Amino acid sequence: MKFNDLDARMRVFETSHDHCALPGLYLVARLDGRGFTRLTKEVHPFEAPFDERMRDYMAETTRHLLDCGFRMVYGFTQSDEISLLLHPTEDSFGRKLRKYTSVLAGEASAKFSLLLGNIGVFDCRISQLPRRQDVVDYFRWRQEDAARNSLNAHCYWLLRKQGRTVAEATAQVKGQRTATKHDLLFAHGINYNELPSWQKRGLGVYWEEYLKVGFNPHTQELVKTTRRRLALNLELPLGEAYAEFIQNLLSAAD
Ligand SMILES: Nc1nc2c(ncn2[C@@H]2O[C@H](COP(=O)(O)OP(=O)(O)OP(=O)(O)O)[C@@H](O)[C@H]2O)c(=O)[nH]1
Ligand SMILES: [Mg+2]
Repeated sequence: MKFNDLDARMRVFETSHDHCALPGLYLVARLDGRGFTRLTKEVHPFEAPFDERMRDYMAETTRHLLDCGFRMVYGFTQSDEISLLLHPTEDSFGRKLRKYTSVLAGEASAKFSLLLGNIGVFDCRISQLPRRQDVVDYFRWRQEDAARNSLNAHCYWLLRKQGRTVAEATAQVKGQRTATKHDLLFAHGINYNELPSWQKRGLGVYWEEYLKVGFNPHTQELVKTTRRRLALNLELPLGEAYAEFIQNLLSAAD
């Protein structure tokens, strides 16, 4: 068989299920660390439940993803996951989803591994959201998930550090009311409300504009130019204020 015929025959198997996102849909990619329970407990014993090194590696990986060749509006990270809002007009690779998921998972895995000095792998999935409100709800959902996980993790690790087994600590935390969990922590000197915001609400990365003042040697004048840089927010707003914060990012991207 001639190469051109073989190429055409085989290419079909590779591409016939390619899916392209419709224009106008908002795309949010979520990356999640693969087997990070083992990675953070056995391979690299990090502080539990929260380690600042892990926070910084995730923040740096998120920054990298916002600046790796796609138009991105917002990145949010908590625990071992990262959510990315692509710019609504992003149209690279003809909006082929397999390209976005594979390239983003590759970029995240490579960056995180370099920071960690060991292999750390991420998977990636994409939500295709039809309305702005869905984007706002998506990010509120992940922030709410961060809050729940963080409360559970603090309770779980308190019990583990007191000598409970994995099964005992898991069983004790499961099904408890939120107020009971707060009380459990409080009784052992941890005021949940005073824990660092990034542990409870996650952290955000987005582009911000700033004014740069330079000197033009030809005209001998000061010149002001607008540049953009990535901002890291460790004190994200909560609830309705967070919804407004996401709305503002969407409006700025219009
Ligand atoms: N010790 C420690 N663990 C962390 C930290 N941040 C995230 N993790 C752990 O990362 C894991 C993330 O949970 P999952 O994504 O559900 O678990 P996973 O093992 O990655 O499983 P898959 O995602 O299904 O591959 C949990 O076990 C968290 O405790 C941290 O700062 N310190
Ligand atoms: Mg994971």
